[in-house]
Amino acid sequence: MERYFQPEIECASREDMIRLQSKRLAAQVRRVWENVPYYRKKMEEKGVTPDDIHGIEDLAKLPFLSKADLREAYPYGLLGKPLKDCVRIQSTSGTTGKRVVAFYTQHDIDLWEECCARAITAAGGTNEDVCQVSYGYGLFTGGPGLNGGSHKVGCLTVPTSSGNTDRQIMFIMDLQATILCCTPSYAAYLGERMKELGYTPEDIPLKAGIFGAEAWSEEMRRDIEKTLGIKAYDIYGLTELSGPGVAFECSAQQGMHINEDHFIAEIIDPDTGEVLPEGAQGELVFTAIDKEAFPMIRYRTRDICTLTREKCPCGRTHVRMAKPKGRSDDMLIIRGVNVFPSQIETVLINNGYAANYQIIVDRVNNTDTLDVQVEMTPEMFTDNVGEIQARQSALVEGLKSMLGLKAKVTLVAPKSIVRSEGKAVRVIDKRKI
Ligand code: DLL
Repeated sequence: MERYFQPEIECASREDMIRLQSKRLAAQVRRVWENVPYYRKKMEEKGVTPDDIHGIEDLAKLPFLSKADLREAYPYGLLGKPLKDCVRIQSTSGTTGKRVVAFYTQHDIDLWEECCARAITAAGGTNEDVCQVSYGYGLFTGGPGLNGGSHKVGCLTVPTSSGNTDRQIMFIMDLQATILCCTPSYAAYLGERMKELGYTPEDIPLKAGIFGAEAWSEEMRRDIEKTLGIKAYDIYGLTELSGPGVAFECSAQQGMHINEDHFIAEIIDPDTGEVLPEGAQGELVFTAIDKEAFPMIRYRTRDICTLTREKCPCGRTHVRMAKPKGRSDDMLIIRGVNVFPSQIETVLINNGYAANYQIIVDRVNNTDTLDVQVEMTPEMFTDNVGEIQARQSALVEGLKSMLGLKAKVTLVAPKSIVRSEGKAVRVIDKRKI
């Protein structure tokens, strides 16, 4: 049995990591200055040159990059290498505005797959595992990233891509898959369907799941773990930085280790841009220090979370990020109150519901309305109006104490909310502001 574990990097001392990051950062900034006129202009506007950047202590001198910059420089304006050296693009599944198109050299692909291989290893994967990759393949990074990682670990890779749920289940059972990679909402759906088909957690050969690409709550994790009889690991990443594997969970399941030899993380105040101290909640910003084709420097992710350097029982020393609460763009402002869909999810699951829900926001007579439509589970399904009303009131109370806001709750029949094979669509905002 072989494990793809790199203790010299993943368990490096803080001093060694700072030295490595500093060296890579200084070289990266110089390369970008020389090759990316768009970012060079930003640096000039801020009055900073590569000579000012000696190490990570100088990071905050550099200008931020945002999604707006990506849009402005689309498609080739942020390339750090000539096209002849680029071998791939991937693109986001975003539905609004211009798509993000990210570029990769072969070096970038190797680096990305290495990150995914670390994630699979941290979830217990070895070359003896059968790893089913049910993230979408194609422009989305989920499938290609974990596919590459699975190869590096030496797993038998089953590239089912997303969709065709009964075929997914057939492969899991027939090939005795031990690791499943997909979005948490799709994992929940697979679990639901397997239960319907009569499989118990003991029948299911899976032992671990690597789930990410969308916000999901601890409660949802426990639910999936129970139905599939597995340990569920979180994985984080974004197209702009390569894809999945920027950070991943280890067996401690207490936050995701950021691959610090490739990415420097900062938390900033999203309003002022000021760097916040360790432990503070804010917007996550990443600098890719050795990516070539798409060298993002101080890229604002809009994801809201916290970082910790507390010692991790797994022995890895890389900084950990908490589960992102969702993107700052996902945050709803309802009657002046900030609401993250993940908070609503927590209340639902704590009250015995599965994560099948939709949040409908509207504005009636100049007042925001919040309607949470929740599916009853088959066990709780009833036509007894009194019982349904009591259930609804309990959820209204639970949401009120979590959000400080009165929501309307509508319980709907099992299976009436559409299931997702990729990222779930949780929010429908009908307000025209
Ligand atoms: O979702 C990459 C990915 C694929 C990650 C497979 C994990 C697994 P994008 O489509 O560019 O890339 O979307 C990136 O998704 O900024 C977060 O808002 C969100 N996101 C990704 N992973 C998580 C996670 C892929 N584990 C955006 N928890 C990011 C919460 C996540 N949100």
